[in-house]
Amino acid sequence: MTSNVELAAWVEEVVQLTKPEAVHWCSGSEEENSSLINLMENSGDLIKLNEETHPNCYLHRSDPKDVARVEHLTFVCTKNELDAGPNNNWLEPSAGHMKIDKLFNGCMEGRTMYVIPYLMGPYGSPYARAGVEVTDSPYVVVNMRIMARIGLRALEHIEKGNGFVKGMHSLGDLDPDKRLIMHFPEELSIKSIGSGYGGNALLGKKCHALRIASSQARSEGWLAEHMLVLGMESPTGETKYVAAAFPSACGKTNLAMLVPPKGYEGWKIWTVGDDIAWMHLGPDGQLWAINPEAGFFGVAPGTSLKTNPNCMNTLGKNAIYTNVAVTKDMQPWWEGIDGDKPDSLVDWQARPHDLELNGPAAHPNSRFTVSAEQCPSFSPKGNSPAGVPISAIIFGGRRATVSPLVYEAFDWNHGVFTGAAMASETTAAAAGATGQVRRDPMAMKPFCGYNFADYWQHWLSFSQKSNNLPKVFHVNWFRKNENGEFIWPGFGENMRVLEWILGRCAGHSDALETPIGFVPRPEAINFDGLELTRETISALLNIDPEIWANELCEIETYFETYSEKLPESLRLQLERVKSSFAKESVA
Ligand code: GTP
Ligand code: SPV
Ligand code: MN
Repeated sequence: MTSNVELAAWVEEVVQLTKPEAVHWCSGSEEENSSLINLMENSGDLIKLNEETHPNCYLHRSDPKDVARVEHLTFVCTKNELDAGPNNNWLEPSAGHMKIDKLFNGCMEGRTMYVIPYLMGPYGSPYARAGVEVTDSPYVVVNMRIMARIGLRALEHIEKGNGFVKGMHSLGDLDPDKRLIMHFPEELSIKSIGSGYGGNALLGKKCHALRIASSQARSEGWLAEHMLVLGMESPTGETKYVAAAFPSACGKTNLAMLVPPKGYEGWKIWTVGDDIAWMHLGPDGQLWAINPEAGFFGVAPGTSLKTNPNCMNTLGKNAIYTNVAVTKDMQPWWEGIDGDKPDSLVDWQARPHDLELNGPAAHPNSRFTVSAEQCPSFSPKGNSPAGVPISAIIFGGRRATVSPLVYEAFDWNHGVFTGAAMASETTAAAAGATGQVRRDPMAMKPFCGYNFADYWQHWLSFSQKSNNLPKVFHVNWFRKNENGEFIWPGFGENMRVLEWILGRCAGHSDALETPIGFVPRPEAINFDGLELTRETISALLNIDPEIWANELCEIETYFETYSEKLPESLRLQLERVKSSFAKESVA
């Protein structure tokens, strides 16, 4: 099946352990895809949606206890515990293998094992990396076919002698008590069992492109980040690229596909990626980003023609929907979609929808899987082997209070501090309580494959390697008033903030120096046509010293969990922010 001895031997090893009835090497072809879809239609794993309104679209209902990433069951297994860090669950590698192999033993009996060679990154890119996922889930195969470049070309890449990440996946019996997602960065391997959902099961995505890749990136001098990448074309035809890290379900897909609002005629946003960026220093000292993925695994609820028309126009065909509701005539439906709520809806668990009894019709973490190339705003540089040069890095979180709409870090090291100090309210993208503020440095809390202290040091090291790095910003689209309502309209209107950011990069937007960074003067952002009151604008840009005193205490307490490994530079940044608040209060 392959001329690569290492790959053949590994697949044989997995066969011995999991004992599948058959082994299928995926070519990635159209015919193969159709036959898998057929198989799943027959088994009930996929349900055909309305061909007229949604050609070639399918619904998948996952096990109701398997609807999101499971961070408490996700491990990073390194020889030395300190290498995984307090930000990860840890097991020593041989203990990890032993624990998970027990579950893999015989788990594919009576099933077909699919071998999926895949490439993360554009064909021909020096930055693209290969992997092979073996899985007993045909749903994983058809989703990986959209999300990554799978099949023969990826196999060829491996057979040319390029290394690959080994990913072993099985649905097991979907028992949450027998679910584990393990990473072995020192062996470039992943083992995942007991879940068929998203980031737990599509191993090219979070497991490979973030947890394993971040660890490789550290040793090789690049960055693997939970970031969207977009291009902003101005009316003069010049395009500048920005990368933005927001935690899960905090607005990456939406920002990546932004449609400029009224007043921004002639501007155009180009989508390079919506979730992951791999960034390398170019000879020019700029960071160049590629999107390792080929598709979007996006949050359905809240997506509409009003909030994200590009997305709606992407996902109407050739899409797989997971855990959404359906209308009587088999159209996908979710909370926040356009139009009135239909009278009769079947919810994500195939029950007649009853809000009071069973909650929302679509699961809050219901998703669509769709090819990036179908996106009307897909960047002409989206498949560029060299990637795109990044002018600004934007960090952001979901904070009802504390963080202003936007601010700019003083310099690279202060930007690293700003990213490291990030916090956000938890969302339905991971199992567990939602709406709780937690520290989520660089939006990488669930995804950094090594000790955050080393990760921050790695980020800091770039200031020694280049004097042409992007400027760093922080945004917050989610400020709320005392009634719990968002005070910023968000979505397309975020363009106004992007415009200020671009202006800062070009050296002309106006800003006020504050202890936390440069904050726009109210006149420096174009609020025309938004009908925001003066109070709202000032609330959006306000930095409350009392609230920040508390925030800085929390940052300090968090940093202390990294004890002596915390980079000195971050400690100094924290002290500087604190003392500059203190000076202000005296003045
Ligand atoms: P992951 O795929 O989990 O990494 O999420 P993401 O960061 O791509 O988030 P996404 O863009 O899918 O948005 C998540 C939710 O936040 C959706 O319900 C959106 O409608 C909502 N959202 C996105 N942008 C904004 C915004 O600017 N304002 C408000 N209020 N909500 C937003
Ligand atoms: C996220 O949770 O950040 C996602 C979805 O993008 S998943 O693929 O499940 O990780
Ligand atoms: Mn994500």
